[in-house]
Amino acid sequence: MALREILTVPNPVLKQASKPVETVDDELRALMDDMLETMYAAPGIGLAAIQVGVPKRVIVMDLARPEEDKQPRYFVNPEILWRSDDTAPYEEGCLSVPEYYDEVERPARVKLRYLNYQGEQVEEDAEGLFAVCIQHEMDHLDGVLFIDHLSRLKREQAIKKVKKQAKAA
Ligand code: K1U
Ligand code: ZN
Repeated sequence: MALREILTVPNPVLKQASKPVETVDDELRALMDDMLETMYAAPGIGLAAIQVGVPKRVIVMDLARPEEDKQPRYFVNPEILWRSDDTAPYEEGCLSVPEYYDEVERPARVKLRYLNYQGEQVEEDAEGLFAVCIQHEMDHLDGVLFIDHLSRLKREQAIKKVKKQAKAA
């Protein structure tokens, strides 16, 4: 397993739409293993492949609390089959927009279909942080960042802040 570099705004690669995966094979599992290690090291609770520069529709996630055992999860070619009409706000963050947090309103519950680490098809309902995180990560697969849900002023402030941090590093 290897740590990969996480791309940050305004890298144009993050605006790219990712392509569906054709086969869940050992090469894809190696990518997912690297992504999970990179996400834990960051640290974060989710990561989309495009954030490490790979335009494939792949997401890893672990929503376990620090005192709990790890609960790694893998989503290949995820689709949202249903969204609730009711929405919920959440103060989101993003490893590609480091140290910037803001509130985003999204459907409170979604029904998902995806392929797991073994390539098996799974259908699952998501709510709470799971629903927030999967929608945030699925936005990445379409080249959308959580700051794209904010006003233009806030988005520009966030990008300016990240650029300033990168210059200082
Ligand atoms: O960059 C990403 O997409 C990952 C992002 C996921 C996310 C967080 C919050 C709401 C929606 C999606 C993060 O993991 S940001 C870091 C973070 O939330 C966190 C870091 C350490 C401990 C707990 C949370
Ligand atoms: Zn993100």
